[in-house]
Amino acid sequence: MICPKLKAAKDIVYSPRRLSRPLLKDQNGIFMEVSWDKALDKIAERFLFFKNNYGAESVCWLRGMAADWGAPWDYVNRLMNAFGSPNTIGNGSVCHVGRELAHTVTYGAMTMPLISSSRCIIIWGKNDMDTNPGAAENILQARENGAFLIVVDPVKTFLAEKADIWLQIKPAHDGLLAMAMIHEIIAKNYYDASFVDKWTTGFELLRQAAEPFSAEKVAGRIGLDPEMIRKAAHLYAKTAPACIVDGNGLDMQLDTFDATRSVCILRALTGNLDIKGGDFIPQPVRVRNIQLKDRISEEIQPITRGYTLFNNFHETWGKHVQSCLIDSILDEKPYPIKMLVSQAGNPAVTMMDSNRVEQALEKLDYLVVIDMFMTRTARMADVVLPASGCFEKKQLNRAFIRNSPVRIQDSVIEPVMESRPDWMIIFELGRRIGLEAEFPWQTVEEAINYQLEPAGITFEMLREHPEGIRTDEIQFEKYKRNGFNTPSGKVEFHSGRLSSNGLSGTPYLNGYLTHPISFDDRKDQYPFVGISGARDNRFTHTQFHQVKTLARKNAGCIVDIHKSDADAYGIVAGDMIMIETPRGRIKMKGELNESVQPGVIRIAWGWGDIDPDCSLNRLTDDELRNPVIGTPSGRTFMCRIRKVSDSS
Ligand SMILES: Nc1nc2c(c(=O)[nH]1)N[C@H]1C(S)=C(S)[C@@H](COP(=O)(O)OP(=O)(O)OC[C@H]3O[C@@H](n4cnc5c(=O)[nH]c(N)nc54)[C@H](O)[C@@H]3O)O[C@H]1N2
Ligand SMILES: Nc1nc2c(c(=O)[nH]1)N[C@H]1C(S)=C(S)[C@@H](COP(=O)(O)OP(=O)(O)OC[C@H]3O[C@@H](n4cnc5c(=O)[nH]c(N)nc54)[C@H](O)[C@@H]3O)O[C@H]1N2
Ligand SMILES: [Mo]
Repeated sequence: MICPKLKAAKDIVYSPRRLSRPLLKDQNGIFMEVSWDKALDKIAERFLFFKNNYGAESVCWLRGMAADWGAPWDYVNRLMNAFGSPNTIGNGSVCHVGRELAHTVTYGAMTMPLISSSRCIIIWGKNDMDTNPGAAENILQARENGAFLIVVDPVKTFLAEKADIWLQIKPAHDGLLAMAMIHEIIAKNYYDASFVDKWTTGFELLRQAAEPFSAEKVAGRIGLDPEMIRKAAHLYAKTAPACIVDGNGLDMQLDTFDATRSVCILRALTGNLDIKGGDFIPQPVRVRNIQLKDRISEEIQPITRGYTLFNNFHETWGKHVQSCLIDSILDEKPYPIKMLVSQAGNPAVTMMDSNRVEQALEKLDYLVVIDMFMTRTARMADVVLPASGCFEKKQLNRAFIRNSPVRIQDSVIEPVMESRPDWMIIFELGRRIGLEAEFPWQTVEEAINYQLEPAGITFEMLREHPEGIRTDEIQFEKYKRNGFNTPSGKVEFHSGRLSSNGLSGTPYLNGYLTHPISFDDRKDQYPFVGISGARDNRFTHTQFHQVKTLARKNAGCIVDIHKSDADAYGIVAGDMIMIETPRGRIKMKGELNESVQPGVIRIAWGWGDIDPDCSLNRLTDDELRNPVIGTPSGRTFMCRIRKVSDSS
């Protein structure tokens, strides 16, 4: 399965819209091309200015997904920590890292589903066919080899269609389903009693927590037949080995943390942890931590200070509650951020409640954007630096922080025009703000060799082994020797780390959320559940929509509506539909579709950069957030629809 983006790689890399030179805004707000020296000197001067006048913490670095698994994350943290600001913020509150915390609290690390050798696979909120075709191929292959497939998704995805059991759950209610499965597995004694006995804590509390959530009691609330829930619980618990693939469908939900934790508990309850065909506890490669976290004194709190557990659960994951940045700028709490560097992201479009985000970006004293294209965020900047894309640079693939093997992403061409790789921009900026000692490296190879030294791996070795290098043989049931990497050394159905932070130690022990969906309290005016999706295999978020060969005249910028709802509203395919929430409104073409449930609409994601009228985050809320990981509900919200014009 070749990704269309790869087929269009040449059009992306050599796009006439690529940024070619650094741009600096003049007094009239017009971008002027300048040399790299001039742009970097200006930025360095601003770093020092804000540090001297407001403290280093008034400067923040926000990182988007485009460099996500690349080592520039470590370099930026190093730069900011050595500079004295704890405010390096990623987007993990809405993507992946929040789930990683839920796994880690439960059994010490985020597991990896071993699909190929599994007999029963649950896909929980993941749509690999469009988002990770290689993984979809694995699942199809396992299916051909006889593995059962259960899909939990409110939408009939490609894999849902192929599943033995498709649980078309009401969006944002995954926690209830997982608890109902836990209830059933405990009640029917389907669980792995010897594993639970020896290797878990808090089983009695879990039993109590699950008590109110029998399949009968939960089914109506989540739009499923109780018998289907029982069947799924039986099939999963009684087929060994089994694994669960959890995805971004669980992220961006007010309930992400407890919902993911209850899914994690299912893995442990059924004895599927760290076995072949189950959910593997990774064996990360031990490399040097180059982030220099100890340079930040305890007295300087990060703007994400309300999320201590999330800030500190991993030695190099760092901080991720990006919404705190907006609070800090607009409400000046806990203190104001004055200067922002936005690298490899397009927050004006991709962060929730974009009206508020835009206000915040406007209010900043100084905004630097590092990107390949002139995005909506870049247009608001004081200075824009042209970044080289992934084919034009060498970087260490940071996936090794989760699992071996360690790999490099090698360059295949030189940087296009005057663009520069992110690492070079960071190193040069570091040296200009007085961090010559911390950034002595002239090439990225030197930096990579320094970081990999403890593992005995060098850049040259990695170049000879593009498939990557492992330092340890894969081993199963490692906990039998070392225990789990939790305070008790066991799987924690009840977590003291959570309860001592004032959170529920066992999921839903104190009941279920009153409002799992934003604007849920205004259902009478906003009767539809809006979900954000689908991701289209031609695009990544707001990227590539301007590439003609991919965009095909905005095809795909649509809202999926169930036929029965469309009939009730007099809507036919192709009509222009207004979608509205208390935060804002957008317009998109309607498409009648039976892959969504009645009462649910699915709104195409990622079109906001080329067309603000289609910018989904104009609808989303950023006020209600998950207490543990700070995610707002960007995935699901109540909304209303209205036909604005005919398809003709
Ligand atoms: N083509 C393409 N590929 C991408 C990206 C892209 O933008 N475009 N983005 C990349 C990034 S950063 C990420 S994080 C991944 C994300 O990739 P995935 O993890 O696959 O996530 P999504 O495609 O956002 O959503 C997965 C599924 O969750 C379902 N879902 C929606 N709401 C709920 C719910 O309440 N409960 C459950 N159980 N399911 C729900 C959706 O219907 C969808 O089928 O994709 C990566 N790959
Ligand atoms: N409502 C709603 N909101 C969402 C989502 C959703 O499904 N619904 N998805 C969420 C998720 S999972 C994520 S991960 C975020 C993504 O949020 P962002 O990270 O803001 O998403 P992108 O639009 O992919 O922006 C990446 C930018 O990096 C640039 N870029 C590409 N390669 C490079 C590079 O090598 N170096 C540099 N410096 N720049 C580069 C691209 O041109 C692009 O402008 O959005 C989140 N927001
Ligand atoms: Mo993501």
